[in-house]
Amino acid sequence: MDYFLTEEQQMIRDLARQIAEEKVVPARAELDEKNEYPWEIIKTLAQSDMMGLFIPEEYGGLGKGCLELCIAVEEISRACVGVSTTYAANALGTYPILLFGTDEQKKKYLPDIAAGKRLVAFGLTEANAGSDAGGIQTTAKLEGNEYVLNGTKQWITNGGEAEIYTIIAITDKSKGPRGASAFVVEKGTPGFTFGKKEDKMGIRASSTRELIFDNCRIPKENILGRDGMGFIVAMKTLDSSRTGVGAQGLGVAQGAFEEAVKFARQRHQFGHPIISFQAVQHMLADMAIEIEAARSLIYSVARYVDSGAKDISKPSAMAKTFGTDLGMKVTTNAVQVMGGSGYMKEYPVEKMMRDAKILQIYEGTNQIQRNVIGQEIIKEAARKK
Ligand code: COS
Repeated sequence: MDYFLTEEQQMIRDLARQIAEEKVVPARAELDEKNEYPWEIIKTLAQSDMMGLFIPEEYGGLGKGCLELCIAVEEISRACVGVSTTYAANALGTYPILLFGTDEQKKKYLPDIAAGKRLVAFGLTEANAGSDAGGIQTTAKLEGNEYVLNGTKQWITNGGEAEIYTIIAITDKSKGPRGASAFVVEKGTPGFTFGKKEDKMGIRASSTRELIFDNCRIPKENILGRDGMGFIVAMKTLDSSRTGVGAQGLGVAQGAFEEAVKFARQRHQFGHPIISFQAVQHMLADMAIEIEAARSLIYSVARYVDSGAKDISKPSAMAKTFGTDLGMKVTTNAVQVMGGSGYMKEYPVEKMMRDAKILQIYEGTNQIQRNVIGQEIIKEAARKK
């Protein structure tokens, strides 16, 4: 299939593929086993200008959009979703600054982020506020020229490794979600520490930590957008990033499919390579059909996002749901095609299957995505009436 990528987009794909094959594939099993953060790979991505892909040129980035980011994320995910999670979460954490930061805030933070000198993390989730993002309890109280933060964020990707944190906290409890605000908090600020590092089923190359705020004082100027806009900042950020999560599902599906094809050609049973059996061919055919369907949807949604369209909640939720459900399905079926070998750590598909699971969960479970899509369907139907 030809997706009519520009020459520049093809170059980005080729570069991301080269880094994935030369740096990520040889390292992924060890990073997974040791639960180790992929600093060497991040350095390579930074040297190749890939960390600033989506950041405007005036702030030191390459000035590309959602499609280019999806292409890069897809290629890295084809090799390792743990690594692509660290990469994509950096974009997730940066969106609040990109979408709501003042020019001054952008000048202060974006050049270092674009250069890969400082990583970013997004802090919304808490122990009692996962799907119910409006239920956060971390507070930010204005005292003179400072906000004082108290509370704990949970399961934060890039936690501990990132230098810059975009945090959603409650500034006015009485207003519910409308009483939340967004802030930049820098690592090293007194009162800001990290809790335990999680031991996860998959994406073990990424770090997932608690962020603990104990009377953490930050300058008043660190607010992103206006006081009370925090829930909107969070939702717009997630709207912008979810297509990329779909691309992670697409990438891991592509990687697992290629492994299954390679194995099915080599493995012989009943005197024939197993790829000669229709039962196996049909499984591979279904994978191929759905991978192209996902790529078509994800690239179309990314192009729609890049067009500047405002109503991206529904399409980005669709891209996330379709791409990540596919990632789980294809990795599971790749293990099935490879049978006992697929289940062993000697082959990469068992890790791909473990990694794929989180994609249906993070940045809004796929059940929440269906709620978002359902709500939009209701609104559209009401408008037509
Ligand atoms: N863009 C802009 N505004 C939005 C929005 C969006 N995508 N989604 C909701 N809002 C606004 C609503 O319009 C509403 O504003 P008003 O109070 O002015 O009417 C406000 O935000 C609250 O919206 P709603 O009542 O729909 O919120 P709910 O508490 O019902 O929750 C969901 C909405 C479930 C969609 C939200 O909580 C969610 O996305 N949860 C998943 C969170 C998530 O992705 N977590 C992963 C953490 S980051 S890795």
